[in-house]
Amino acid sequence: MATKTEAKPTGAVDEKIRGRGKTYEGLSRERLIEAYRVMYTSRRLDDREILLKRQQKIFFQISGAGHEAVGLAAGFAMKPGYDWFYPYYRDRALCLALGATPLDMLLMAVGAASDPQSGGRQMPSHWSFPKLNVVTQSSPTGSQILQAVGCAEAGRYFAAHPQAAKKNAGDYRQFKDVKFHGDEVTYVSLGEGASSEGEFWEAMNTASNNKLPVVFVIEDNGYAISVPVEVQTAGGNISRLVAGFPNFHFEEIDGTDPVVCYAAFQRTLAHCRAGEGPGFVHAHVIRPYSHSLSDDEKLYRPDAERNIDAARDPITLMQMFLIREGILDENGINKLEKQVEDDLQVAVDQALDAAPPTPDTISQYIYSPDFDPAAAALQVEPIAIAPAADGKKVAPKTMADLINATLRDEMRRDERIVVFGEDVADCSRQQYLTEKLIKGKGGVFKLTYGLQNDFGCDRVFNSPLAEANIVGRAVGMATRGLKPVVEIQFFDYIWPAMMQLRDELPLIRWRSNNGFSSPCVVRVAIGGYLTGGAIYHSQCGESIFTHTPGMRVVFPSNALDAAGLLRTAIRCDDPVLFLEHKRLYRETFGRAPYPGPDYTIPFGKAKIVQPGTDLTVITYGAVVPRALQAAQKLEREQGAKVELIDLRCLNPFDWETIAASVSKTNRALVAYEDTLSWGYGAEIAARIADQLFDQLDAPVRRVAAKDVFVAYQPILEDAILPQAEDLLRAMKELVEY
Ligand SMILES: Cc1ncc(C[n+]2csc(CCOP(=O)(O)OP(=O)(O)O)c2C)c(N)n1
Repeated sequence: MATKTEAKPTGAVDEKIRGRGKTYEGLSRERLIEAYRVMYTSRRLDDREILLKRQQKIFFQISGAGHEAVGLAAGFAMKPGYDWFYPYYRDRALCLALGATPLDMLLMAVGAASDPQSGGRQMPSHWSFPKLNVVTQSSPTGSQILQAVGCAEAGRYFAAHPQAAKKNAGDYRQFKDVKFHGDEVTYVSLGEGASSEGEFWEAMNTASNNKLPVVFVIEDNGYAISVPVEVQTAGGNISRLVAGFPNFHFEEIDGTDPVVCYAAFQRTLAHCRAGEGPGFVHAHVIRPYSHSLSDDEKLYRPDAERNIDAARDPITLMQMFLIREGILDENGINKLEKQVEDDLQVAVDQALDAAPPTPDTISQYIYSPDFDPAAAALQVEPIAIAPAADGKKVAPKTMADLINATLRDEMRRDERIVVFGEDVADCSRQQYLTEKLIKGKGGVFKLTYGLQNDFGCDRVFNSPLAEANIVGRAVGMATRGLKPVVEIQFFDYIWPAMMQLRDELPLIRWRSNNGFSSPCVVRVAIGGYLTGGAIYHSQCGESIFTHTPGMRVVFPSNALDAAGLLRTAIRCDDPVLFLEHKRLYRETFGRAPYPGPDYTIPFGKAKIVQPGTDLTVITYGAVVPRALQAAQKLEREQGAKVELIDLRCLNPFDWETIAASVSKTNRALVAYEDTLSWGYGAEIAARIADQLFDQLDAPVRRVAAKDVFVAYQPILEDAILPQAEDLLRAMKELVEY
């Protein structure tokens, strides 16, 4: 235990007084007693929970044992409610030091309705304390790291754009309080095991490159469940591997010594607060208990090794330090510990008496309770377009044009919007633009063209080629109140971001019981019919996301719908996956004049493309023009009239319109571009069969892609994707049934 003296009393001073004034890396003796109280409380809370689990009064336990000193030190060095925190599950002592109480934690363990972290939705130790700026944590071990980077970026953005923090009635800003401080720092911690994950490296890269005020804390206890560090980390030491990242302040320390840790945090925070860049604190700690109560470490760690760890137990070391320094004697320690035990007993009793959540609350906060994106008020008429000066009609615009125009108008209206992704900027080397040496790119499909030029490179910028980086940072930014509108270049490459898209973005609100939310928009170019797009530029797969509660999914088929739905997506308070069909970007079908800067369309309202009486066809995206072509041919050839429904929005979707139509036509065909089996239309078909069975005069049919990926050679592509002839054939079969 470090004993460096900072105050230097003169020799004449009485020994007792000298002792009283002595500080330890800035920690007074009183503060060190408080430090021990927090560390001891943390350990005993783990022990109480372990007992409660054995008594089957709680359902899960994971301990912070052995990590108390480093957590305590970070909590003492940083400012709750001012700095931001993305803590690992072993950060019990950190949270206690920041101001969370043992009762808070026990309410998590019993899964009480009043559990402040999640209202009984998450396992204990998945910390979330909105007032302290401790942001809701999840179980995937590395998914917090990129979010912390986004959080730090948001703080920097608001400091540069303070006006953007203002509230605004009528959109998500009304419900999102923004707070920021120019010198705030974001804390994120992880185990050495989680440092093997790609998202860790993506986060280090961006924090370093952008000189972000993030402190990365590696709590290295040498094991990830049963896998030792030398298997995780090349050479066995993460500090050696990251040493080449520029702009960092690095510390590698004994994480069992709170004084050493506190000093390391002070140096690191000074670097971060001064805007010099991120910090990296590699703390060597111990894991005196098994990984969790489901693990028995004796199966893979011999006693000799465990005994070496035990000799470094931070609780014992701290007791010895307090006695050695004359800060507390044995009696004082006993008194403090007794007080902790008594207080814990009160908290345990209270937690065991706490009411559990009621089952009728399970659907609360999947989506925003404040802003309904399906509200009728969002149905707005397009503005009337005056003819051009020469009296000619203004040429209608493509879907690509209107998406670009909508982004531009929304960015003008809302300074919280930032746009980033791969290649979305006009030009990362801003001086080329400024000197007008180049025209600028603005996306591989040019959907974001000109936005950097208009709004600057802190609002429109390129990301690294790393999809998790894009979505993870967006989640962190949106949590703070920014509105990231990010782009995934091709749906086929969305998968590296899947952890963020499935386990994080749509879950932030629900899992924190409305403590946090991250309403951002993820625009994705999707779909085939490209003549040469092949396997990796043609995929659909929307059902994977409509299968994810908390995620709104939109899929427009024409320019006007794209403009209206994108605006609703940006203004709404939920995460939205906005799917843009590449083949429709510049299609002649569905062009329209710009409908104006306030044109919105409510989510979950289908469009009847053409009314009919003989068959209902339910579809969306690029199948809409193909189905229309087939329906027109059917009418010409057989006189049968198809009612063609374009869903436009897949979650929520418009069941009322489907039900009314099928009840009228008594026949239903569901058509979609994705592969047939388990595709989005399978759910629609099942619901029709289930709820409209009595209305049906024919089986519910589906037309979709063959169950194979899209091939390169156009003859194969045509055979794989649903064509107008396939639709016509199915329509004929159904009307003749
Ligand atoms: C992405 C992911 N993979 C696997 C798991 C299961 N898991 C939970 S904790 C853990 C080990 C984590 O080790 P480390 O990061 O070193 O932290 P420690 O538990 O040692 O503190 C594993 C594999 C998980 N939660 N998330």
